[in-house]
Amino acid sequence: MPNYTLYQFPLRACSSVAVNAMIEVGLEFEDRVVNIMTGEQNEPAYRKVHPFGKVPALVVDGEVIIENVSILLYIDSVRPNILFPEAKTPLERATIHSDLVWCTATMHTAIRQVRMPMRYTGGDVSGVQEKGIEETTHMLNIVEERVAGDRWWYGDTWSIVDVYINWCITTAASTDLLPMNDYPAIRSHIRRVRERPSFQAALKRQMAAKEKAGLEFPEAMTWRTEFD
Ligand SMILES: N[C@@H](CCC(=O)N[C@@H](CS)C(=O)NCC(=O)O)C(=O)O
Repeated sequence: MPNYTLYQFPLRACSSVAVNAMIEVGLEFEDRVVNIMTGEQNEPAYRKVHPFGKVPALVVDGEVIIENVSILLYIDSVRPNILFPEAKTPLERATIHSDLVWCTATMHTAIRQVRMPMRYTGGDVSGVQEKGIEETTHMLNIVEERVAGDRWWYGDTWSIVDVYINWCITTAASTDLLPMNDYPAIRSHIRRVRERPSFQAALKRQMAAKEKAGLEFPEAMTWRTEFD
């Protein structure tokens, strides 16, 4: 088995999806915390790993994979048919890829506008945040309908797409700017995603990584992770 090192910011960043995926399929890896609160992602040492200064990055025997989606697809090619339902046709495979790209390119971007509007403007953040809320609300409505009746994103089968969506939604909801009470199916989905043993193990592992790195989250990073 190759040697894996996963660069991540525990508990609060989208790298938690990659942590969950590695644990779900049973790949051993070393944790490396990058403190994105203090700007470590922009230091030359980390820019050598990830030229754009983001987490996650997965190093495989010295070779780097960046971008969450590429990391998840890599994990799926090493341990197939665990993170996603088996794709039996090129079209089914394309649908899974498109769902993943939707999470990273559309959902993550919109929730970033809600949570970190200052990253999009040097001026008044309210317009950016308003647009982010509008876009996120549209996505919440889509997800609410899709997971109603205790469905997973792919029906009867859990997938890492559920975890990715859960991360996006809990991140956006942590601002208290979204009326989460209006989304009972999503609240139930969040609970179901969190119950999975790999999610719990990923949580524990990230808590340990946070402690070992001596990270303290500021007040603004105290999240509501439960909605009932
Ligand atoms: N498209 C990238 C986005 C990664 C990303 O934005 N990561 C955030 C944490 S959720 C980060 O590293 N932020 C640090 C920064 O932007 O300075 C991916 O999916 O891997």
